[in-house]
Amino acid sequence: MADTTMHTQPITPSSARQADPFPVKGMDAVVFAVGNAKQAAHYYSTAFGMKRVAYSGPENGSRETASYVLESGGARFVFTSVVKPVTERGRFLADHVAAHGDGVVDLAIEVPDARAAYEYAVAHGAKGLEEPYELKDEHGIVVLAAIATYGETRHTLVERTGYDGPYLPGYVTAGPVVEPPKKRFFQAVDHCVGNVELGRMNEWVGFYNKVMGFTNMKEFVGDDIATEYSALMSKVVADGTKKVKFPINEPAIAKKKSQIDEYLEFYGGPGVQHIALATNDIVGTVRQMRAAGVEFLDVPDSYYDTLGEWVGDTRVPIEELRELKILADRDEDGYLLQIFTKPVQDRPTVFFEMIERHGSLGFGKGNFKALFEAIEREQAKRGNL
Ligand code: TYF
Ligand code: FE
Repeated sequence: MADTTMHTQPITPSSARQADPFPVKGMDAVVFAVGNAKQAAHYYSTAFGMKRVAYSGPENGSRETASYVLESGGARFVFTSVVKPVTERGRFLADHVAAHGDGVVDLAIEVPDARAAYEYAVAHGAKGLEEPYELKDEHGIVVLAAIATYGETRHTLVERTGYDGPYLPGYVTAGPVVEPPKKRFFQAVDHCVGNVELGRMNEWVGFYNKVMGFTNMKEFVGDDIATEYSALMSKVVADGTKKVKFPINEPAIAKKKSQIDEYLEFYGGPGVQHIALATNDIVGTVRQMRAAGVEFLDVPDSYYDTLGEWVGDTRVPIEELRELKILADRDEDGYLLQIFTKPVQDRPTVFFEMIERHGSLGFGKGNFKALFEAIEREQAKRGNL
């Protein structure tokens, strides 16, 4: 019998409930525009343990571009390259690769209602790139819309409720490129970091505050750290559920040329700097990625000589962290283990982070010094310091 008169729990009136102004379900995909998507799909299959699930290209009606969709748990990457530019979209992608090299064109966000999300974003100052539109096939309907963010990067807003195809209408199911590893290397996108021009970090933080209702997380790199050793400033915005986290970096004027300036110079403007991937076995993952030829940043041995004193016990013995050059950090909520690849293309631009969280919601603040010094050693090798 339905009880409509008595409640054992106090009920908050809906008017008093804080409705999320811009609800998100999580990251939908990280979309890369690359010179050779076929080879990128191979690299991310063999070196990142990802599984190809879908394809769109000349063989199935896409004359202009070839796109490979790879997954690892809940993380989805799409690699697109231009076969022959015909439309504005093809020319945009070809120009993007010419200007920026391989890079991220789209941080696509899954939302429950793409029309509402687009309307809210545009009403709060976002530049609309694609008005909401529907794509349909035998698997159902997907609603998409797109807004601009820093540089030439966009956020496609994806509503795929009930859609059961391999990715989007226009894509066909495709098998793995190679037999995927027994245990996946990572299971989700943890955060996506953008580099913006000097003095513009706060503007972009404000953009996410206004346009998506994202709030600032406590972790940031302020003037103090910037002038000491980092040569960058950083703030993090996240949606209400903390599923989507976007740190924003800007260069800072310091003793040495900022790694952010190096990125901006070689990328040709603002863009995505790194994608952090959440793993629950960083040791196994790093061993396999190293075996497959992925290069990680070098951390000096001295880092591990004092690590135990301040980080306390972690799941992984310090000696194993030392062997694999994995960093560790602890805050009031717990600890995390993390490691950074070197740039994954010839330009010193996009790289990846693998992160294993044990309670900590941070970004490795305790490692910033060791990390930034390691990045600067790489910068020096490239002659960009
Ligand atoms: O995402 C973060 O904030 C950390 C630290 O150039 C970091 O991964 C920040 C800036 C940077 C490299 C790593
Ligand atoms: Fe990070």
